[in-house]
Amino acid sequence: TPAPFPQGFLWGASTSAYQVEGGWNEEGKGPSVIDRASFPPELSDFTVTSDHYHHFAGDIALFAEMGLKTYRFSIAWSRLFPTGEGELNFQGVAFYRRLIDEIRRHGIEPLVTLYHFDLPWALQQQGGWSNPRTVDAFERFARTAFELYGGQVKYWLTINEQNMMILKGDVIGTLPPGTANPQKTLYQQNHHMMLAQARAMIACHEMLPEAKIGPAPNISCVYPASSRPEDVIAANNFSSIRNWLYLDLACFGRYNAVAWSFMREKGYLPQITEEEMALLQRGRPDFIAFNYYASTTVADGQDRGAVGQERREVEDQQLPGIDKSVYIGADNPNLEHNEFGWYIDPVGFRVTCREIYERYRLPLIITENGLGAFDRLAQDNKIHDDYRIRYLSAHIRQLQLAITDGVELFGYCPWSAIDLVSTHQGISKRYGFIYVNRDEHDLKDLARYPKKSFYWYQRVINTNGER
Ligand code: BGP
Repeated sequence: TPAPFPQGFLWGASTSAYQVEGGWNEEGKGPSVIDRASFPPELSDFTVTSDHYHHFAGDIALFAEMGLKTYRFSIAWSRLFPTGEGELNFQGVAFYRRLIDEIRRHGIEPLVTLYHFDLPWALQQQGGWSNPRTVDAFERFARTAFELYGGQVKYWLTINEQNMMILKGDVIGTLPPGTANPQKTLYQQNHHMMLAQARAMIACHEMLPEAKIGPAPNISCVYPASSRPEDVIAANNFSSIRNWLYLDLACFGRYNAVAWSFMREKGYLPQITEEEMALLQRGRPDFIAFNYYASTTVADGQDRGAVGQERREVEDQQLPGIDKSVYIGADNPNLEHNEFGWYIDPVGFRVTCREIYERYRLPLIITENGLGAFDRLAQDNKIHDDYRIRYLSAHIRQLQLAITDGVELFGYCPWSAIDLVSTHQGISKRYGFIYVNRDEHDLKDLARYPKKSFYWYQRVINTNGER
């Protein structure tokens, strides 16, 4: 029989600043890399998004009605520091003060991501994460946030999906277009981000002894396409390069051996010093947060068809940074996928919880999990998102089994609390419990409509996990 969810379990939901706030240039906010990126013209940009910047009080009231125990959001670095360093913008400071006050007033625990893809543009112009100066700027930003909001915020996340920023550097990262030797550049950026993260964790422990801080990578469950040992090695390579490299650096302060030899063979090794490795040893997280959407299946890239039939190679957003010499994407006939080709795999979620916990022995919190879909406002002004309820329900069940397995899990925050603009697929790819009435280009009235999943999740929270 499954163990109950622990008392005080943090049922939550997530957003990120650039995807939900809008107000992209208001009250002194500086531009970020997102504001300077170009997107396909048929999709929404990030200027208004869900206009949470002006609707936050009503939105937080809805989150409270849903029963959220925690709300995960991010601070837009360039709202506090318009150029990423230099002068502090007091209007930006005041915005997050109002937001956090509102969250607290409703008895919700804030869970704050310091950096969610939106590097200040001014830093990017000086080389972004390729420039070690960005590491100093990040530490200062983190220290400022701890000082300003540390009295009210206990849980902090350093960097959202650093692994995806490296693996998809040209899409969501800070790799300038046309960079020579992009992979080597990205692994150097990765190293700098790791140093920035370590410095933020050290600062947090120093300044806020009661607070807790951790990384928030995207972790996928990885399967070999067959029981052929070559495919198992390919899956192993992929896990090390996609998942463990990042958590091993954060938790153990060392480079994962398989990922390291991959980088060495390819000529991607970053420049590192002994002092930096000592710093990585010192900066340790209190917990691990991770985002999980789907599992991935990979095969050996070298001998396709060795089993007698030509393998269908799969293009999958969860399979970034494909290096065909070490792995290729493969179909998993045992799983269904969503409208965007992501394999839906609740059992893989349990596997992932076990793997992370066994490897690092730190408490876990899920900071993203959810189903992107083309929701429609029906005639009755309701959103019948039963498909989302099915997805979330199946994942919560596996989470409960992971807890029963002995995994220390203290919270679950689906993506997303409210509809927002997808990383690169517009507003029409929706994840929220609350519908925002707008289209890609027509902002309509931006009215909020709780979806069917809102009322379903309300009950899950109320009953501490009944579905
Ligand atoms: C994660 C990001 C989120 C969010 C989510 C859904 O990678 O942390 O910011 O966007 O994925 O992805 P998408 O919007 O591409 O569907």
